[in-house]
Amino acid sequence: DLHPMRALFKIPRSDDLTVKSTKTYLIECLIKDFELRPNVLDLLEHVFIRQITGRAKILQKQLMELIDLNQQIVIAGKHERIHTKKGGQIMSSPTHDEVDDLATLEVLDEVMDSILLQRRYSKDQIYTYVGDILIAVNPFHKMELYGPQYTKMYIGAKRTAYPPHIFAVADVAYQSMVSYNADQCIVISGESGAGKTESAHLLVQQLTVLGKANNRSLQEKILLVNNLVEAFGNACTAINNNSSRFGKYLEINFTCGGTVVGAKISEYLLEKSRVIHQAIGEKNFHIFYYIYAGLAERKKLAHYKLSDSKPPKYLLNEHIRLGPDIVNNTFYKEQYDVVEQCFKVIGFTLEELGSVYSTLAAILNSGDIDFSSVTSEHQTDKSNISNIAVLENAASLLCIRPDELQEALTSHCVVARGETIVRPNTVEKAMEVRDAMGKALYGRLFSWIVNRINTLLREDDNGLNIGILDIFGFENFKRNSFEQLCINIANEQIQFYFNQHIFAWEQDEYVNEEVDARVIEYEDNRPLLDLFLQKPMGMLSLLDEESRFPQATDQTLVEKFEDNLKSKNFWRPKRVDLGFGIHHYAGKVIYNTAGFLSKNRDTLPADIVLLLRSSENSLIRKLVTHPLTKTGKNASLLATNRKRVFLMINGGKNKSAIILFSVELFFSVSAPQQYSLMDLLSKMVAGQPHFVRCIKPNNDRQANKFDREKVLVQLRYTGVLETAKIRRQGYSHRILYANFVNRYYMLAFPVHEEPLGSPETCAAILVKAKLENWVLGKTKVFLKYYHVEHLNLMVRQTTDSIVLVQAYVRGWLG
Ligand code: AD9
Ligand code: MG
Repeated sequence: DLHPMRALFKIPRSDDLTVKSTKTYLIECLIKDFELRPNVLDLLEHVFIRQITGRAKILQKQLMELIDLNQQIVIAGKHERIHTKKGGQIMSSPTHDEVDDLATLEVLDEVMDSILLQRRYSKDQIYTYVGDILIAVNPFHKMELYGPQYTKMYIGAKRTAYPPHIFAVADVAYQSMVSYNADQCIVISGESGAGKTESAHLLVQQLTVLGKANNRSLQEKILLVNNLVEAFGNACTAINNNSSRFGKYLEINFTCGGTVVGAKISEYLLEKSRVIHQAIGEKNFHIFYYIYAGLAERKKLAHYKLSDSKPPKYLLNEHIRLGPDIVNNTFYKEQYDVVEQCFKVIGFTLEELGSVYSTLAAILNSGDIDFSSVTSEHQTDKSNISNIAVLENAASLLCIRPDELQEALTSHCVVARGETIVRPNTVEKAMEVRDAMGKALYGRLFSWIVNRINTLLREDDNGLNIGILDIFGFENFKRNSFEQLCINIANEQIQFYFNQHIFAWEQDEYVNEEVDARVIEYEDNRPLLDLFLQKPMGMLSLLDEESRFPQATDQTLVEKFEDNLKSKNFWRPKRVDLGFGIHHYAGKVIYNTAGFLSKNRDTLPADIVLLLRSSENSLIRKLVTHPLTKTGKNASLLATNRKRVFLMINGGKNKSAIILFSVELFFSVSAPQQYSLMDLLSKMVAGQPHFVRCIKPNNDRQANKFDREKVLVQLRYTGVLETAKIRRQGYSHRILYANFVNRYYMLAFPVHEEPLGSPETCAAILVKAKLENWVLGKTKVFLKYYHVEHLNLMVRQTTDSIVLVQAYVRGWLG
């Protein structure tokens, strides 16, 4: 009877293995780690042999033969890496040339780190560990590192067995999720162009394999989600041709046994202003170029009221004359097919697809509406549409009446003393309304697509999940505006979150648990968070306050900042009128407040909202009817005002990690965003995080070019040296006694015993596992990251072995 064993080892469905009960499997399993051999035998002794007699004796003999064989293979050098037992710890032996974990270096030094990274980089070893954190240096060329053989190699592998790899991070997250029955999150950081989005893709790729998506189509769909949302949310910037212009948190849902069942995506702070304006050398969101070229190829431009000889203005950044190149661009045409395929595979209907294209085409058409100023005797500064045909095109795509669109653009209603009065818009105002409509439609279309994907890929919420956070990276352009400020504040918060996890909470625990450990100094960016987010005198509060004054200007705003922000990280540069400087954790940035107020106000006139609600196209109606989704979660809002929501999340006992994000509020439509953000942040704080730090080796996006100074700066501001120190000296894992015993007792005790969750039991397990340098606190065992890796591997291989032996015997017994 195999049930007791399955229950005993919490073995998930093992049918798969039972069927494949072959000798090869058993051999593979046993040669995985010869150090576990005694343990496998112990378990056989206790569980297996006692329950089955006769045949088992033959089996045992066979096993011994296999183990001998195993030993021969190992001796023959199957394991490339040499394992030394240094003081009982099992560690890789770092020779100077072959250090792949900065935390194992004898001397910790930043310059040494950068030299080492450079040496590795020159050998195409782009990944390096700092303890349990992965550093990924952007190779800027295609690497042969992600094929099926690598996928397989890193599944369930011991960390030191193979070179550092992004797949290993996926594996650790996955194994931790299954082992601890707990959600995980992977936080990817790094400046713009450092490789976050590519890393996120690779993680999803590996996780879907690990999760054995039981139907291929689900796996395919999840992989396509990234492509789809990135077509809408990424764009070419001066730094990165595929720059993320929104923050993305992709959660992959699993059953408790670890099978992929669905996915969910949360977005925040899409840079909508890009729809109407792009900086020098930059482009609009990818999707616009894709559909323009793709529809031209299919001779469908006319259907969407677009002309192939005259590309829409929103696509024609005044600084790059892309004009005729867009329709002929083969890459864009191919991408159009890719996007359409993504939509279809994920499950969007053809009708929905048509509506998405119409909305995009309507935005492009509306951008071409021109206004002229009319001055009459009675009225000055009135505006008129100068190209009615274009307005009619936009109206027809939006399924609204053209005369009403004209009215909504060129006039506005005011209610005074109970009476509604219609006032004309100046040309400037009319253009503002037109652009506001374009931005709002695009932002809402993006949210709708995300929500629709979530509906199509959602499973029940009861399982486990692994989230991957990939936001826009830190940016510093020649000219930096409101968008860069928002992006850099978000990065500041990610850095804060990293610091909390790696340094602050760990060191707090030493004190609480009376464990003696050396304190590591690190650069705390808390003062910067205060500078931005404090109330009522933080920068964002001041900005909101100023946005409420109709007379305020971008000049009065910067003066307000200067008068109120007292911080060494803020200054006013001389000779830059609207400029102010911020010393971010990642470097100094000069911002220009031109446009800050209007971007922050981001208002869409009620006239436009009402008009769009009358659309005959149900998608357009949906976009302006709220809420987009029904979410009933309780967000602990500290305070809200018209535009921002400040969120506070409690992270762990007595420690309130204040992670504040500003969310755009747009009427009440952004309520779902607010909640998704809340979900995201609470998950980040609650789930076990894993960190990937992307490093950009040069500013020219060139392969094989390693600018050591540039890398050194990044190592400094990300605190890599301090991380290496704390990983070497500190205890990154603190586990309650009872939890520890429950999980690992089988490594030292007969499986049918239930030893006490006491410090003594913990010590016995650790001694049996031949580990040293752990510490017992008041209520917890303090472990180093490699201890946990080793213990988990032992458990995994032990249970794997049992499953396989069991399968083997089943085959034997017929
Ligand atoms: V931003 O903050 O969204 O502007 P990311 O996301 O950090 O930025 P991204 O992943 O888009 O950067 O990487 C930039 C470019 O580097 C990619 O378009 C690839 O051309 C290149 N890259 C990054 N990682 C890899 C890799 N592992 N292999 C090959 C890579 N090329
Ligand atoms: Mg990106």
